[in-house]
Amino acid sequence: MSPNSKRNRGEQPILVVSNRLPVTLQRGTSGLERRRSTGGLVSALEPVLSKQGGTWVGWPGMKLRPGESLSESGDPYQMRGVELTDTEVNRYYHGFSNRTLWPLFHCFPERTRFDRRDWETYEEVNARFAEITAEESEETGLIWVHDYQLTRTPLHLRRLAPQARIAFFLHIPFPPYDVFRLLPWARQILRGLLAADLIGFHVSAYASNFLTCVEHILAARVDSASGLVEHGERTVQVGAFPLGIDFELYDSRARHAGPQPGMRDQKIILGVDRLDYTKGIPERIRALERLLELHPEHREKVVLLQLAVPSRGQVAAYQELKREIDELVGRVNGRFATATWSPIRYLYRSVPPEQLAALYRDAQVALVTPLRDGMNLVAKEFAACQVDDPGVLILSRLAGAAESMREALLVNPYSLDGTADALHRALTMQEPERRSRMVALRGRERRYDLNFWLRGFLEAARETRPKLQPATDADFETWLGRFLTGRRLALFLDYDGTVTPLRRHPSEATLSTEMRQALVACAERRDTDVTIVSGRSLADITKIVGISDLAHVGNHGLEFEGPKLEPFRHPDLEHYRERLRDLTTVLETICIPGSWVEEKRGSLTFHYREADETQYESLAREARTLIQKAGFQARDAHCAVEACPPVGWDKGHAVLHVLRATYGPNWSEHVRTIYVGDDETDEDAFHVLSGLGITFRIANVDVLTRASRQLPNVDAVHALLRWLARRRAGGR
Ligand code: ADQ
Repeated sequence: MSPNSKRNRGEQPILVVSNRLPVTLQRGTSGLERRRSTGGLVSALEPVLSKQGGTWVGWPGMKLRPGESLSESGDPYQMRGVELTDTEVNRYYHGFSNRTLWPLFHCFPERTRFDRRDWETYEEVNARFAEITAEESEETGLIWVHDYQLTRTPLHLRRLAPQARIAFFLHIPFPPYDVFRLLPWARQILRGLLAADLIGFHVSAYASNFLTCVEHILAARVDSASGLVEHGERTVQVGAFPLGIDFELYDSRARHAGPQPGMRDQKIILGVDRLDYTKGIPERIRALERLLELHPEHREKVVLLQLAVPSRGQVAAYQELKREIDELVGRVNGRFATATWSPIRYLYRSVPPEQLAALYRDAQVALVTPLRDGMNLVAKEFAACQVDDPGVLILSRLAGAAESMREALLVNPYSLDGTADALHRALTMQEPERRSRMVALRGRERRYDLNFWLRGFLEAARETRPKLQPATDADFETWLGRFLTGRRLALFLDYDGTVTPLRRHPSEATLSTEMRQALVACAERRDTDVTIVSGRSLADITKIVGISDLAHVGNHGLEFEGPKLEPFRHPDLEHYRERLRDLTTVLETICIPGSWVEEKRGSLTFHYREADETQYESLAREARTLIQKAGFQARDAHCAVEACPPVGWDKGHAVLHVLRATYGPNWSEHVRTIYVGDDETDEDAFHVLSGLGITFRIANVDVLTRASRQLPNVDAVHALLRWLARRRAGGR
């Protein structure tokens, strides 16, 4: 059977990317053996791909030998492996994924390890996942990236396939701002995710945490009500998509599974988990102990059947947990067991789906008490399997599932007495109440099942993207209103790319009438001083702006003049002017059609904007080499390389000099500063002004900036200037 042949009509194949493939490989005596991987993500997605077809990209868990294949004939979808070295498995998977992101995202900062080398490997592996995915992707298809191991993959994919539709789903919680900001790579993780078009979480609380982090850490514009984020000129949709299960499958398994041998005379309290410290297994055992202390009538009448699938055995915290559980089980059993009864049966293994369904069906109580859980599918699977005499679900309030499964007995898993009370209530609950609760739980899970989740997510992923409305006066008021109240304003603006769009040739970059009016209106205010800060020569920038009353800084800060300023020329400027002539001659030797040298009497720019795009990289490389060889500093700009004299003087120094010269050394006490720029050279000014003023980076794509906020384009700068021109009067 060819891959995808089982696909339902009208359903498009999906490209799923996740850390693990749905099968785990092992090399046995009869060759390569495939076992279904256990865990929530596989439980959720395997049925989807089986039905719809497509490709699954992931790590097979081992290295394949030549001639060995991941797929078998008859597979309903294709699999593409991403191979990892032992070091990568250690640092990317056991390290950054499971020792850093997993504990931090589950709000266990004390268990979190921050290691730069783990981060670097995580970044490399995420980039590799993106490369392999890009090879598999079709132009129009959707790429669906999953979970915390791959938060940087959307960004690498976006670079390789700028037009691709990328969606991301996080299966674990997204932590509150106060926890997330502990991560030294918090900005990188957010930027990685924001390269997707749609980011989905299990519940609205996680989506809201994410939006708060984006707003505070990236200073991006966020519309929380509609879940939109402005990221460069793209708008990213963020939302809650609560995962459901294949209800009918579990229901039918439970109806068809045979009876369970043994334990007829005892009520079963069932726990089913991966062995993980987030699942609250020790707390659960202690709660059972408390029940037996408080309510001796349950002794010899109940059994806690705890199933735990081995998980992440290489991580020390998991080894310790295993020891702790072994000891606890021994202690509690030792304390209460009789000749014919032990209160806890503990199975450290995975059980086949049919047996699991029968256990769910026959249990009187499911005790699902994670300390924190993205969703928790066990609670849902239990409800789906309750086809006979209804049992009771006890569910932790700290699981995402608790947001909707409100008919469960909700508990705080840290409260042993609370959980023991809930257990007693569940064990003594009469049939009418049990049935009422279970009917409601089952009805909801049947309606909001896996298919519902899938349809909702895929529809959202394929929809035409809503766009966040351009920034309004209300936005500027929020960001700047209080900052400016009663103060004088020193406003610094870069020119090209900030107050005028970048043009093919610098001579074409003239000010629009509206922008000119807005600038003039700002400059005419008695409480505002405007300075244009440019990489162009002072003569050029003064002429092209042509508005009196403005100050101008040219040559990235090496020269400036203005109404309230002593004209300034950097003392080394003359010396470097001489040497620039030679550099110009050298650079002209590498010019091809569409590239040229602009000499700016102090610095120069090698432009290649109009050259053939395939030549961009080599032109930039050669120019950088020649510039450095001539003893100048080379800096990348938009389709250009700048050569600046290595005099330790940049836009940041110039801005500080202008502020001190105009308002005195204590300028920060009576003047507010705003700086707006789009260029790498503006980052020097953002750096100097950090904490001293508010800075804006104009970026139509995602950039790593030191600015306090980002604005998407020149239109947004125009809106800002208009607001600044009209704002309430400040100090003199
Ligand atoms: P997990 O942390 O793996 O998933 P969970 O949602 O409970 O947690 O899923 C576990 C899955 O493994 C269930 O389908 C369960 O049936 C199965 N399983 C557990 N123990 C088993 C055993 N002994 N034998 C057989 N099967 C067993 C992550 C997040 C969750 C989120 C899911 C899906 O941590 O919060 O619900 O992804 O998004």
